[in-house]
Amino acid sequence: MNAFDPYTYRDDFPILAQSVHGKPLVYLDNAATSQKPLPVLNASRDYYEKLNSNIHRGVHHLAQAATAAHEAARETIARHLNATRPEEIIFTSGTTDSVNLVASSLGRSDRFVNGDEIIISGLEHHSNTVPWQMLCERLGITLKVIPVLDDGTLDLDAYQELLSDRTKLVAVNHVSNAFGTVNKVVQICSQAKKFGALTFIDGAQSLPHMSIDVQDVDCDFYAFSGHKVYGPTGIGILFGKHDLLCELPPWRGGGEMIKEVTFEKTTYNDPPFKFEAGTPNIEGGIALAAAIDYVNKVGLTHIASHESALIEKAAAMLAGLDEVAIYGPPDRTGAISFNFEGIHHYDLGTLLDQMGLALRTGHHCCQPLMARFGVSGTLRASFALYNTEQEIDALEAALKRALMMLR
Ligand code: 7TS
Repeated sequence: MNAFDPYTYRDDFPILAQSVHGKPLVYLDNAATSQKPLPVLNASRDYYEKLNSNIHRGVHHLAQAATAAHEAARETIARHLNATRPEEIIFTSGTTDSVNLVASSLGRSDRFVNGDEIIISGLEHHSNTVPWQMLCERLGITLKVIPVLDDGTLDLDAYQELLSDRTKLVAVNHVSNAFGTVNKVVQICSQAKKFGALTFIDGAQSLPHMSIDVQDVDCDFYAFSGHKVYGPTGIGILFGKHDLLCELPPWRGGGEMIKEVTFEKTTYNDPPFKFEAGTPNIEGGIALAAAIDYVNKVGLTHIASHESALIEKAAAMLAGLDEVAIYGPPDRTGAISFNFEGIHHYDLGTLLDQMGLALRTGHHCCQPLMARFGVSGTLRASFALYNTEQEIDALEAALKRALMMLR
């Protein structure tokens, strides 16, 4: 295959050593959440053992040490995304929270008037759909959707047609969690800009698999979740261009986001603090930075080529099975989705679980996409740096056995 050896890293992930239903665990549900390596687990533990204190509000030693670690984590993430400054990085609780932050803040701004439009795509997760739909309902503006072609890619000719002076925002994912489709975000953003529209990229499924340069993408916002990139749950990131973050109103009120409070009037802090009301997930931010350091140490280029070799092997294996439907384009990233004629994805997923394999079944929080392909759901295998060729062989053997039982 290639020089990268996943076995070098598997011992870093203690959870992988366990058995499930008496069989070795084969974890292929990484698009839902990835497992955590020791440096991340240690960073969480170290924080509570050595640093725990509230940040930005104490003169004492621990408060200052915790603040320094929290802000160093922000710098690590800013560097990783190639943001122009750490103030462009807002800590949120995850991608969903990041989308809601932007939708809510934009909703309070004066950027929308009657007749305006927001464009999303037919490949979106519900978390990059519903907040925009709620905003449209609240403001009386219109949601437009870029259609999905039969190969699971976006119809970019149709996108060009949808764009107009009424378009105020385009929000799409970088990589589809359901099909692994990689969207042409550079092109999508540059076309949107020609009409003066803002751009929001949901990077929940791209961050674990490729290096991201927000200046190259040239989007206004980029969001991701810590837990899908080997970090903890409950922490996520919103990158926003600094000028825009200065201009936009806050979405939640509370401590930290203020400059001065009187009962008559409150003035707001500068970004990023304006958008970070209350005590944040301090340990989560620090452990997320440890996860980013880990990924960079292993090397995203190695991770990407290893995972794409695994996906190609999985695709070839699946194509060799009878009456299979495989969704999405061949150059998919992170995940592969499939169904077998006459067999419910849930039944197959349940049998695979009995054999120790963890795959996701269902609509993957993409009901409109499932409707577009006329299915209630799919079976999805999704990959991380620690998955192996042997695990694809195990998937093949398990699928053959399960299909025999179900047919
Ligand atoms: N956007 C995409 C593209 C996603 O894949 C997900 C989660 C989200 C947003 C929401 O992320 P959260 O961390 O805020 O929940 N996707 C999945 C999945 O595919 N299976 O479980 C969660």
